[in-house]
Amino acid sequence: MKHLFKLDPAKNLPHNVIAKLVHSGTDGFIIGGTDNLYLDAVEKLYESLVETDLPIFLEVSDEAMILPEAEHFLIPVVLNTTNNKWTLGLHQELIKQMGDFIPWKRVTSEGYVILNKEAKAAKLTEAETDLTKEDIVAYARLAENIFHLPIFYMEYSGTYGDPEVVKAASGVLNETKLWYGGGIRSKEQAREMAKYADTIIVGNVLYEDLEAALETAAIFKKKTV
Ligand code: 1GP
Repeated sequence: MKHLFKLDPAKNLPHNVIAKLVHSGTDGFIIGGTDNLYLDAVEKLYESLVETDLPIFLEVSDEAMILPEAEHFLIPVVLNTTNNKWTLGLHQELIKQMGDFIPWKRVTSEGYVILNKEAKAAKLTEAETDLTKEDIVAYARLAENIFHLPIFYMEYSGTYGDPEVVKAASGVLNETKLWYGGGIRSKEQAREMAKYADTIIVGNVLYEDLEAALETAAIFKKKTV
């Protein structure tokens, strides 16, 4: 999986746009956002994607958005915060309520390092974004070797990150997959980050410049003979 689009349930996408995204060359979709996460909007978005065979991941950042029939759930675990509500607190509360009913085989956790201090998610989670390359590499090692997280997610949402830092993090990961998201607005940027990240995630640009968003996926399109 090289490319995923992240769709915000709080924003509407017309049917013809969804169809273009489905056929763009992307490998799948993440449904996720930071605010105004309501189940009816999540459900509507999820249903609008049913025509695709591509995987659809529901990234649960609020219990209000849990759609039980979703195929895959992604659970963010924020590593660079001292407010442990975002690392394990909310998780424990939810498991306490619903533990008997959680389809664990459909659940994947993501070790997040949130790196754009202006992003809503950084403010909400009180992320410590003032990090050096060495700090981030250490988080990558921690994700893989201490917590055995399947995904290490470098989240620069809203701004383009430093490819050298992504390269350094990728250099210390063997088992854990490196996901990169943030500020990808062109195929050149997509290609650059995809050199180091296992998967790149493209969000905002699809609401601002659809053609540019489609190009970020088109470079990964498999040729059919
Ligand atoms: C957001 O990582 C994604 O969670 C993608 O970021 O919206 O900046 O593309 P952008």
